[in-house]
Amino acid sequence: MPDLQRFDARRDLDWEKAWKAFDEDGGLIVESFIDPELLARLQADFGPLIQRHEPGSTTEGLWTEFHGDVTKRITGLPTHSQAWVELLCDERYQAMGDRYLGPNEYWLNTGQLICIGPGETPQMLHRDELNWPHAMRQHEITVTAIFALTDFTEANGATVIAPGSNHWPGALPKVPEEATCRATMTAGSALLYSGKVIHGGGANVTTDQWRVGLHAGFCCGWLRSEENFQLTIPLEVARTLPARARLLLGFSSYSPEFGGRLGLVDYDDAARLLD
Ligand SMILES: O=C(O)CCC(=O)C(=O)O
Repeated sequence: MPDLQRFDARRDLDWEKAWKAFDEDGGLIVESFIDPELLARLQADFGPLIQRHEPGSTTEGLWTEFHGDVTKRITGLPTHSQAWVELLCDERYQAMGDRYLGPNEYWLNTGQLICIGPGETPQMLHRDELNWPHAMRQHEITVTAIFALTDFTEANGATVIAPGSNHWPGALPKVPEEATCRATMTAGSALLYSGKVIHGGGANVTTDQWRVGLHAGFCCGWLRSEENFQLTIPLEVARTLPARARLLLGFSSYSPEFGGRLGLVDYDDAARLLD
């Protein structure tokens, strides 16, 4: 059975080895990525929000199936949690974006809670980069973290992933079950993975457990992001955010290393509107 390589943030984590695993397998697990105090604050901030939210998709067709009937998906998270803004600005998390997309060349694609409930069926397997089929190329255009806010187990819906599928040709090749493994991990750990690796949410066969993940990916700054942050986060909240978070959420303008400037207001940095 294939498996993902595991690293532990509490020990001396050799990030070069971690990125080698990322390149080989398309993903890796960092145990205890989030320190316990921050994890407790994330859980406290999001608990009531999750309670209030109904499972299922508000969209139609294929998306209903993709989103899951017994899954709660919640966006606009900076409005609800200062702790999430702190995690968003974590240098180790940004290092993944810097390395694969280029320093200051990316923004957040989405930051959403994915809560897989009892009885949920497996999500269809996919590659995240298929959001932008015309932009797919040899290099990464999107990289993602799923932060576990509860334990992820085989029974409650730990992500299904096919290690090495980041190297498989074709847009979305068929995946034999024996080529997959489950990203089981304890609360506070993170699955870091490539936009090219084939994966999906797992089935939840428990009768009473919700698997809560914070799914937060970066994409190249020149790509349209999955979540429309300017509409999910009110301006008065954006004004309170640190500069780095504003940039990652599209409330400041973006200047790629080689090229022009994007997201301008009156040909100037949009950040001025918030000052
Ligand atoms: O929740 C998960 O484990 C994966 C979800 C996912 O890949 C997605 O919804 O795009």
